[in-house]
Amino acid sequence: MSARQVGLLIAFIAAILQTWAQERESPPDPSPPGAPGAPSPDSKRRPALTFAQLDLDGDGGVTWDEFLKAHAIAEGRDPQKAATMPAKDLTRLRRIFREADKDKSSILTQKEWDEYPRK
Ligand SMILES: [Ca+2]
Repeated sequence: MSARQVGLLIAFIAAILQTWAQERESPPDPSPPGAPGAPSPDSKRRPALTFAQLDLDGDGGVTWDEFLKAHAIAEGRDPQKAATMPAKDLTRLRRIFREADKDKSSILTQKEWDEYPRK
């Protein structure tokens, strides 16, 4: 093997080693950007919705379905998926609706909502 061949061989090996080292040094980043499932900071606070915001179809009464959808809209959720909100939020809204619905008609009136204590 001539000196020139040895030199080429060394250069070849060096090039392979360099490529290999670069691949080892920069592997694809396995960590995802941002941890999923973080609870929204405002999930505990009830949005103070007005009766007009709750009465989506404007008929003067608010059904549970309207109540749920109105809160979903207020919280920036898809109202079509309101029923899939976290169970604790659903339970909380259900309790508020039942408490506000004084005559148990399953429809909130403006009077009932106005008289519901805002905590
Ligand atoms: Ca009612």
